[in-house]
Amino acid sequence: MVHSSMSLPRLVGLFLCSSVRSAAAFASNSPFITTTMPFTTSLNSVKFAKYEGLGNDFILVDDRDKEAPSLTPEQSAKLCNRNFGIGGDGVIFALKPPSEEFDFKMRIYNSDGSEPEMCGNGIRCYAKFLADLGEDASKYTIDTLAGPIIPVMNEDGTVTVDMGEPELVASNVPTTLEPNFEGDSAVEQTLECNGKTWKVSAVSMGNPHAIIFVDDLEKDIDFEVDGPALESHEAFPARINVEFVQVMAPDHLKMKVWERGAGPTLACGTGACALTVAAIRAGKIPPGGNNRVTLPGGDLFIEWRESDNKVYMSGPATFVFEGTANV
Ligand code: ZDP
Repeated sequence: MVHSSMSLPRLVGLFLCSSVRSAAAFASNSPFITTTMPFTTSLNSVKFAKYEGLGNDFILVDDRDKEAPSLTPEQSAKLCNRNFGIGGDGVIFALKPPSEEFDFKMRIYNSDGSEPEMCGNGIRCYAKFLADLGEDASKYTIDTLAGPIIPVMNEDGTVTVDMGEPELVASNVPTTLEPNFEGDSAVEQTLECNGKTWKVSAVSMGNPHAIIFVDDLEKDIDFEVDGPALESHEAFPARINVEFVQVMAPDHLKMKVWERGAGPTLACGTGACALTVAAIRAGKIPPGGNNRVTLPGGDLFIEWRESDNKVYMSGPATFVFEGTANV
């Protein structure tokens, strides 16, 4: 509250020190050093930072003092619009940890406003955002709708993430495809869609993935038609992310992704993890390697580790710009 007795110089002083205080909170090498306004949402505007992981791009909002996102799914979808908004494949919220075992919580809305359980490229961007905000740590334990996820900051600026164990039981992915493989899972199971017969493997990394191996990514699929048809096929009650995959070498896979709730994106981290698991189970590549997955936006390295059955994903995350947007 401002008292009338406060002189103008005192008022200016107050403003300056509050802005210096919030700026000082950021990491010394933070890209936000010039920013004085905190990354929060006010009545009709939101302060945000934009990050990308292999061209999979996200709007990051700092809600570390909140338990739930400060924006609605509708507001988030509008912000993701590349003409009427900021543009992005999703909005990610840094939230208060639900309990002491976690450092923070993450929630994400896809560009259509739907809420997925997890995101691979997004959590690397999230970890970079925390570091840039001054939450200086070599790793973070993040609570997500898919459970605890642990990004580790590497010396070279990339991030390696413990993505947890893959879910292989078909009904848990979820899919109504008949299990045809050990562990009640669906591996290259037949599916009719769009007048074509597909061989589909179903894997969940917290979010659902349908993986389809093809001989030639350019010739064997009509991406813009087959992608959305498979995404919304009745065999996938929660809809599904669709990865079309070509095996390039025993440790190298190439993919195109049609994302649930986002359409064609340049990269999908959970998808890269899911397709690596599917490739090993379908006998396309040997188990145990640190596999290169080439996405339209670049390469990720994925390891399904036999010792703990967990999937580890390594890749970049880059700050692009920051700003304030109307909501
Ligand atoms: O599961 C889904 O609805 C995905 N569209 C979520 C986003 C996934 C993401 N692209 C990733 O990298 O895993 C962020």
